Amino acid sequence: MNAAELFISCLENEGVEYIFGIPGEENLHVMDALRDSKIKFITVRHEQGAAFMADVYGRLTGRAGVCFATLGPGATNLITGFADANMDRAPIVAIAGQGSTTRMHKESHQMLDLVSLFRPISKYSCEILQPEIVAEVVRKAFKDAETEKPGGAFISFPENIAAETVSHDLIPIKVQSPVSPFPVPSKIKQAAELISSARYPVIMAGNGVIRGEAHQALINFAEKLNISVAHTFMAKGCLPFSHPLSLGTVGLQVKDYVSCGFDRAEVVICIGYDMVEYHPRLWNPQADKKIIHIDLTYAEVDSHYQLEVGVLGEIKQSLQLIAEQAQANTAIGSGLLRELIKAELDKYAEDDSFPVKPQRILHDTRQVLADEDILLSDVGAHKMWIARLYRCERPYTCIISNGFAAMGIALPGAVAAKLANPDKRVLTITGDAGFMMNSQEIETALRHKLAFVVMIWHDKEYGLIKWHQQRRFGRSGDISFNNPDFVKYAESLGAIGLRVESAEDLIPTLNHAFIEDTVVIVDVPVDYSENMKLTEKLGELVCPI
Ligand SMILES: Cc1ncc(C[n+]2csc(CCOP(=O)(O)OP(=O)(O)O)c2C)c(N)n1
Repeated sequence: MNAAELFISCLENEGVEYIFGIPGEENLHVMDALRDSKIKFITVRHEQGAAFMADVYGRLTGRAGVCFATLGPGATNLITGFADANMDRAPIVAIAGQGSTTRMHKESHQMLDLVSLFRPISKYSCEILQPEIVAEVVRKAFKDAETEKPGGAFISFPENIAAETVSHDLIPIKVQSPVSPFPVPSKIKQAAELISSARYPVIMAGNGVIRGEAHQALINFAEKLNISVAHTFMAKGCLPFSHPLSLGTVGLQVKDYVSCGFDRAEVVICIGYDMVEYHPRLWNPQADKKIIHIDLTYAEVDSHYQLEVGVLGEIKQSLQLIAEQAQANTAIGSGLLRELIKAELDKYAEDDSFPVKPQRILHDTRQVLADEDILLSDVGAHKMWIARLYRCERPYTCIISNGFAAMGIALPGAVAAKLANPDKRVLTITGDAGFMMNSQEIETALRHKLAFVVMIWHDKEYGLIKWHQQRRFGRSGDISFNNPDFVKYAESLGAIGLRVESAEDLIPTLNHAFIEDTVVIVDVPVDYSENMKLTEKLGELVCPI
């Protein structure tokens, strides 16, 4: 057995199903060892696509997605998708080939210090310099990547080490799931007392709730104590939108109906909340709110996030224990805020103007997708609309990158979503710019016979940047570009391309797209004049009492 074969048996031991990547000269031994493995290699068209696939696989399964590249340029191409997973707390393991250890001490073809390159964007970054450490490095990489808060682990595997013969008694290390700490009773009591005495508490749920499988515990907690729940973009689905206590999504970075709930609240119960998504300065500008932090990990230090109580431990357990001790709150009225949000959602349902308004697109999309189907958003103005207006009923059904927020995630993400959930329908919504960043992965999807729909919001501009330019400076520039004919582009790759020509076209076109058993691109001209109208409307917003 050589070290590469041992390495692959360690990946099998971790339950790896797929490796997304592009091989190179320096990882020939690893690729050869894969020939005898049940792990499936998904050959992609750009390493960034591989990293985004691993990122989304990690988000949806809780197990590290694995991406793979050669040394130098292959490894640097992984960086954006890998950093995205790391900051969005998705478990990911990246593996790169490396030149031989006999040429590491000098300038050498394609050689970069990859361990240093990945260190600032990972939880663990390591080079396998001895065949004897293969099993330890792999176990540590997966353990670090998958343990709260999850993130990235990077392994550099020099080609000469991979080829070395190893002794047969070297075997993978047993995988043990981590045991979450039990919350401290005095903290539970303190949190319960604060909630019981609060005049107007509100819950801010973050994506830690979904990762911790604590969504049902959150619903029980909110219902028992009668407290309204707002959640961040990445926590969509932690409480069904249709739930009477749901306030919807916060995080637009400006005042919104939901933020009215925060204006009023004097106690904010942050559950699995992650400030990389939505800075506390935005909902606690005076730093005067009493904060209860409920999470598996310590709170980040921030002058606008000073804790009254920190409850550390398994989220499900903490919620259950606090709910047992706290008194139900009777003073809250979230009904009015909910009605405002719902009224806005419904107002555009019949709007038949063209190009199609974002509100109408999302209304119609929700009619077509079932509750369990998966929507992946790319990054741009469309993401803001999806976060605000897409009614999400279940966890893991609306995937948004909102920590690192890298454009280009959603199309490769659909490849991973479909591999992880072959029985669910998968829709990607992307801007035209984000689409073009990784559209080559349509070929990867077709080669692997995956079927999903990609909806492009077509405006020939970097829409979100134009929106910010207009908002900040009242004018915009250098944000326009031309696009290919997306229908022909899809066809040239062997996919199906459809174009929406009127607002009424949208539902039938989407229904048609989902019947096809292949990749379907749906080109939707979007009316982004709504962006500034929303800004103006929210700018004038006076919170209802
Ligand atoms: C990789 C990357 N580059 C740049 C940005 C900054 N950025 C955020 S949104 C955006 C515009 C996106 O345009 P498009 O994909 O067309 O979507 P739209 O905003 O029009 O909906 C840009 C440039 C980013 N987040 N990620």
